[in-house]
Amino acid sequence: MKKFTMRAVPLLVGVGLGLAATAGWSAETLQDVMKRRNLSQQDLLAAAKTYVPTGKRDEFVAFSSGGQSGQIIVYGIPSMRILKYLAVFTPEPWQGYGFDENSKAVLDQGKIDGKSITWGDTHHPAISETQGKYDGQFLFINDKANPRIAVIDLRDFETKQIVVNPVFKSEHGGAFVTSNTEYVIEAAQYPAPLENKKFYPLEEMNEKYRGGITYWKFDRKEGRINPKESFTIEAPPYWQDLSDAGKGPSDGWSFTNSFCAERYVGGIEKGRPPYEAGCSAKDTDYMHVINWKKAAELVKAGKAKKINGHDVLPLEVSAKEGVLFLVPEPKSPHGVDVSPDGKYIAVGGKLDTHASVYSFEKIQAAIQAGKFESKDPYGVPVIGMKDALHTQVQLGLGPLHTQYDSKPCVAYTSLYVDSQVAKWDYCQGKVLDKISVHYNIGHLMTMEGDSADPKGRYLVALNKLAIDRFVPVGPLHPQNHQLIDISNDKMQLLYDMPLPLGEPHYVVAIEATKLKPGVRYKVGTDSRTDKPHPGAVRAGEETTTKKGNKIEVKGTLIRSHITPETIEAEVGDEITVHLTNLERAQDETHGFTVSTYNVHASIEPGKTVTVKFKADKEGVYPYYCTEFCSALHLEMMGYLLVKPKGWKPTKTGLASQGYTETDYKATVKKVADTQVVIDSVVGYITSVNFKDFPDVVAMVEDATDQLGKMKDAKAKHEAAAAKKDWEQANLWAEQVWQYQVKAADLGLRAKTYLEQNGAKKVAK
Ligand code: CUK
Ligand code: CUA
Repeated sequence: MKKFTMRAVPLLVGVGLGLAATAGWSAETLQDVMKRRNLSQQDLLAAAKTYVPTGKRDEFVAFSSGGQSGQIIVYGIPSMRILKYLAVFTPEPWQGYGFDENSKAVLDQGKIDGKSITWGDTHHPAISETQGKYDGQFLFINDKANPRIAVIDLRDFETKQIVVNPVFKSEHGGAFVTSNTEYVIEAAQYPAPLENKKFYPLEEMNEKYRGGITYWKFDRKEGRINPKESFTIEAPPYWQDLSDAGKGPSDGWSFTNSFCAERYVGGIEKGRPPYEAGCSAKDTDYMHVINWKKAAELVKAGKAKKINGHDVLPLEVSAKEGVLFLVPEPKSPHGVDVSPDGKYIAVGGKLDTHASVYSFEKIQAAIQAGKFESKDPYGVPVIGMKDALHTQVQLGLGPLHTQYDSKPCVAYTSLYVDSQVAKWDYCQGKVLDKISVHYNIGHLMTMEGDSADPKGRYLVALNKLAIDRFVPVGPLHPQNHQLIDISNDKMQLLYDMPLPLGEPHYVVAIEATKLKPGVRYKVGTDSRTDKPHPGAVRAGEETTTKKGNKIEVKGTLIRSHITPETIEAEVGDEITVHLTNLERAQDETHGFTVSTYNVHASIEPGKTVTVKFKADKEGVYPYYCTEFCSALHLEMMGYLLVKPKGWKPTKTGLASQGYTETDYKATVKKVADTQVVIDSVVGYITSVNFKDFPDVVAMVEDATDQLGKMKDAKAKHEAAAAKKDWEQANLWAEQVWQYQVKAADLGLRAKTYLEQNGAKKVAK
């Protein structure tokens, strides 16, 4: 076996050294380790609660906003091990995102006024829901800076779509989904004229500036937002903030906070008190209570006006038709979080010490009775705070966001100023427990804790400051996500995780078993459109064509060669390369790049990807596979030859290798020896129920594919040998061996898998 895996020899040496080095510690007891590392019983308990042994998996998968990185960070809970970064608004080279044509097409959807925007300020990820419960199918996230929403398909964890908000200049209260993901909610933040590129002076804030809440229609079958069926509710120029959708009894409604209901305009440079003073002067702001179902009907009935080609329901219509209501909220509210049963809405006021719990039933009763305390300056009915409140609970300084437990009536609220998490009972209105975090918490998150079916167990505190928690790495500190055990009455801090990217605002976590991602694509798929890629070809169908100055390559990738291995061009040619990964085996990804042309693609099994560039400089440019995919990965390369115009060859024929008959015979013997081992592996695989294991079936398919190619290479080496062309004979015999090596590698992987997964003998 050793002779098939070339990495086996150094590996065995490495293992030997490892054993020798650790032998001295092997007698150490748990007590010894605790003493040596200065660990307490409490530390050990925390470690036992978070440690996920090698080979085991996490219970929950978290999707964290990557903040200004414009990405999403995926990690496991409770281990807090980072699993992946998802490229969303920002180019990401490993995944080829922004470096191949297919993903560029997605990034290009996010252009605003024709300009590429290659970053995003992501705040709130949201998992698609069915009846208010996470269904694990799709993920959405917003870009606060450049008002946009992205759609990620959780079948392959790839960004499929970016939509640009047609009427906002900034946003914040997205992405939040309605109970059955009918709509993805995106609320504005800083008011501005809704018309695009229209100027009004700040003096006209009250008249011409507007906020709004956009409802993006999600087409689950297509897995895309349908902008044509999406609409916006025009809102007063209060600064809309967070949103949440109703569920259960409140399904059909949504809630959006606002602050700076003062509609203050700053101007510190002109001697005016700054925004921070003018925007928090009054004691209350407004929660927007919206009947989105009714709004959708009114839009359908033609009550919307078109702004920038998009349906906007005018403020007068919403006010008159019972779509929009306002409820006062204490001082600079931030989070608005609907309880799992859909009956309550918890709001934290940044400058208030209370969490305010509003009752949906009371709000409805007031609306039914037409009981309003006033109208705002835009004619929107205002429900009295007392008529809507269920209770207010004094939690501490700077309450922000609330999440729910699996236990009834139990909620957790972040206290920004106190740097604490408060556990409290929102039915009875009392505090149950508090724990300090490090430091200044923004959002917090419990497992599926914003859904109709929270799972309890763990809480993650998303702290704004890390200060002294980690080894210093310069003035820009890592972010700190702290894991807290909430399965008992007292909360227990378990773990600090440095997050080396962005300022993550919010994170959502789903039971790992609810996610069912694929491991390969149907051969020839464009993963960004989920459709067959027009440049896809199968083995043996590869082509290179030239029309005018346009060269189009339809190539393939399979261990360990790229077809074609030479691309010949003239200076100025435009080159398009489509590459299909023919592998079926799990995790056999190939990458592709061409020296100095700033292209890169990640081509997972079955995928087809296009890269495009202009060969604008004469020279020799190697291209190669960028993933270490096999023992002969480094040989997985080719040359792009860019010739000057009118170039004529002066030399023909490649240099000889000088192989002899002896070399050929030795290779043929090597091939025969290898076949014996392959036969034994095949014997084992076919003696068990391998067909019951789809992963093994894929590996066997790939191996059979490799072995199938042997026939042609064998015929070639025998024909060359008959002509005593030992050079060609030996090289083609070596190619037979290459196919064998790859087949054997797959066979051994399949055998190991079967042995580890309890394959059973079958009768022949
Ligand atoms: S926000 Cu950052 S701490 Cu954008 Cu949800 Cu509250
Ligand atoms: Cu394919 Cu390396």
